Formats: sequence, C-alpha cells, structure tokens
Amino acid sequence: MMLSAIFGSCGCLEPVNLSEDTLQDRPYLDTWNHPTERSTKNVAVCNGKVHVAWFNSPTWSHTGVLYYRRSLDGGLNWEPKVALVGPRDFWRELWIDCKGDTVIIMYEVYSDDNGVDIRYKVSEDGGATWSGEYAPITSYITYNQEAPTFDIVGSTIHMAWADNRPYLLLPLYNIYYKRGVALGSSWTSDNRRDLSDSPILIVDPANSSRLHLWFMTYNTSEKRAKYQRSTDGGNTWSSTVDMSGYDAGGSTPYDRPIGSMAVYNNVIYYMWVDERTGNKEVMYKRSLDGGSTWLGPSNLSGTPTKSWNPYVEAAPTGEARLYWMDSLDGDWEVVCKITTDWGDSWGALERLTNNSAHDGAVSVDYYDDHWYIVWSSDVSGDYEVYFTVDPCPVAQDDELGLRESERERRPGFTLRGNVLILNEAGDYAIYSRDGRLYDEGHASGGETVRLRRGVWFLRYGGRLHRIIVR
Ligand SMILES: [Ca+2]
Ligand SMILES: [Ca+2]
Ligand SMILES: [Ca+2]
Ligand SMILES: [Ca+2]
Repeated sequence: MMLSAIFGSCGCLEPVNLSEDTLQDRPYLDTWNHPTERSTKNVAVCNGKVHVAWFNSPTWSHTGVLYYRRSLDGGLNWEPKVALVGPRDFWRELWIDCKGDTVIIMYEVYSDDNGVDIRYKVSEDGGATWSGEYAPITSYITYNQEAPTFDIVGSTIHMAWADNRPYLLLPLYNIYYKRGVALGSSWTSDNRRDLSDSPILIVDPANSSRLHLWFMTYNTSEKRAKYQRSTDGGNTWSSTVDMSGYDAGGSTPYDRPIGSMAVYNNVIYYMWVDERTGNKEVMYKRSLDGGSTWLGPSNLSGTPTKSWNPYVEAAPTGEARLYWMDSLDGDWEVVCKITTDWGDSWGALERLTNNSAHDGAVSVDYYDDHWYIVWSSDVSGDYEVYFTVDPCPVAQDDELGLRESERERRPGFTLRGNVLILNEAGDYAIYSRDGRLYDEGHASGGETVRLRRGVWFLRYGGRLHRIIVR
C-alpha cells in the first residue's frame, strides 16, 4: 500500500485555530464566505517565521479589524494575535507576502467619497513592529482600486491591481502594474496592462527579472483566464494570452474563472475554474519555458461536485501542491493534490478537512521543505481561521520530527545528521515521502541507514514514524 494512503499529506494532525474569536474571522470578507474573484494570499513564510492575516467582523459588513498573527518557529508556537488595522471600513481582500524579514500586507479600504482604495503596511523586523498606513496609488482615487497583489525583490515591490478609472472614456475595470523602490518610498507611474480584473502577480524566485501576471476578463462578452509576462523586471510586458480559451458560465460573482498561479525557475503552474466538463473544475496549464509555450489544459480536480478557489504553490524540488475547496459532501471541504515531478503527474485527491461545516478560502506558502496552509471554517458557527503545516512542525531540539505525544513513546532509533540508527531488534521498512519503498530488512540492533535530506517514513517497532532529515 502506498503510504500516502495511510498518511494524508494535505496537512499535519490537528489544525491550529489562529483567530479564536466569537466574531466572523475570514481571510476574505464576503457574503459567500469564500473568494468570488480570485484566490488571495493570507499566509507568507520567510526565515522560518509564519505570517498570517485575516479580517474579523461582526457579520457581513465592510467594517472590521485586520488581524495579524505570527509564529517564529515554523508554526509550533504562536504569538498573540495583533489588531493591526481598524476597526475601519475594508472591502473584501488582502494580500500578505514577505522577503527575509520584510513583511508587507496590502488590503482594500472603502469610503463613500473615494470608493475602494488600496493601502499597505510594512514590517522590516519579521512582523515585530509595523509602519503606518501607506497609499501606493494616488491618481483617480475617486474610482475603485481593488484586488492588490504583489511580490518583493530585495526592497522593490512589484504590484498589480484592478482599477475602473476611465479608459476609452468608459469606467471599465483594467489591471494595472507599478513598481515601488525602497519598499514604496517612490513608485513608477500606473501602467495599464489590459482588461479586466483580479490579478495575481508572481516573480519567479529563480529569475527575479521575470514577472508573471494571472488575470481574467469577466464581462458580458468574455469570461476568460488570461496571462501576461515581463522578462525585464516589469519595464515591458508581453501581449495578452487567452489561457482558458473558454467562457466560464453564469453571471454571478461565483461564476468567474477564479484562479491561481505558481512559478519556479521558468516552470509555471497556471490554474483556473470553468465548467467545460459539466461542473466546476480546476483546469490546469503548465509552461516549462517561462511562459513562451503551454501544455494542457487538463482537468486537475476531477470531481463531479463544485471545485473552487484553487491555490497552487511550487517548491524548488519539483514538488508543487494544489489546494482547493470542493463541495464533495454537499458542504465544502479543503482538499489537495500533489505533484513531485514538476507537474507531469499529480497524486490522488486528499482531504484536509472532513466535516459538515463550510471550509474554504485556502491559501498556501512553501518554505524549507514545509507547506503552510491557512483556511477558514464555520465549524464553530462563527468562522475561524485555521493553520496547518506539512510535514509537521519540528522544534529545534526535536530532530526526529515527532510530536510531543509520540516523543514520550520514543522508539528505539536515533537520527544523527543524515544517519538513521536502528537500536533495537525488529523488522523495519523505510519509505520516501511519496510512498515508495526505499529500504527494508531486519535489524538486530545498531544497524545504520543513510538518508538524503527530506521527509521519510519509517515502519519500525510496530509503528509508523515520520522522519525529517535536515
Ligand atoms: Ca470566529
Ligand atoms: Ca478609489
Ligand atoms: Ca468538480
Ligand atoms: Ca466541510
């Protein structure tokens, strides 16, 4: 049996309730209680510090508090949540990202005079202290500036957003790009890219001059997922590529071709949702050459139920993960699929949640062989923001990667560097993280097995152990 069937790989054991509040705690402030426009980024991990941001509101209302909470040890322990902004009028979305100890949160605010506007705050000490509130866009502010997305290169912020300032004399939504140097001390001018909305901007972590832009058109004539790229750090941009080539159905916010994108070293994982199969599915295209050519599309979710809110993240190892929400049992669950071969093949659907509550609004980050997952659930009746990590978080002194309850029953093996020492007599089997048998035999005591860096599973002494070789 594949070990992945024994161990769900979507997340680790019991999720952590980060919000713990009797009001509504949600990554995305909307009556649908899940994203309706694009999948937003609510978790960011850098230097082993986990940063999470969400909205807290009495009911559906623009008014609320933007909360922030961090862990300094990869999610084992959490500092108290901080009311970072508010109470004030927000709109729906926020976006958090980090680079080193620089953390930035952008969010939408609303006022009757200026409609929707974008604001941001910066921390330069890993989330310990925060700047005042800045406005990256200062022209046409009486129109709506929405859906901020950004990535950080050094101290440069590359950002995109949606804006309905007049274009061809009409107030139509277009996506715009601009760049801020010195964490936004000065900004380039607003650069209109194309119709229409919900951008996601990703800088290739291995090629920092390559910028990739996911966006969509959603109007009466076209409901498509689209793409542009820049290969010169945002100075010039390609023409638009129609990625979906198929109009998503319906006319509500919940019928948009909502999507996500991840990039590593010119491999691009591009996701969106449409109904070409007869129900909502996460569709997938992939590029192996930095967006010059594309493979696909293929149906990645493959469920007969509604699939929504895809969030894909990529690792330098060739592993990538797609999390999404699916109405599997009539309610919503967060589920995932994993590839370990740069997106050639994907494993079976696995559940992160399994309950009768509404689970969704999932986002994911990757850092140092770990996947960090944040979502919301109304399992308590008033929505909470939950966190998990896979593999399980490891304390500095816990080289076996076992949780406290397992450590008490510490089995007869030790790990010294990358050498596993089997101290007691018994049969053993070692599996790689994708479930393939790596080694097996009978130990008489004192045998050693050398392991590569990464995550392994050991069946030994009648139990299954997760081992992390660092
Ligand atoms: Ca709550
Ligand atoms: Ca505005
Ligand atoms: Ca489906
Ligand atoms: Ca559920």
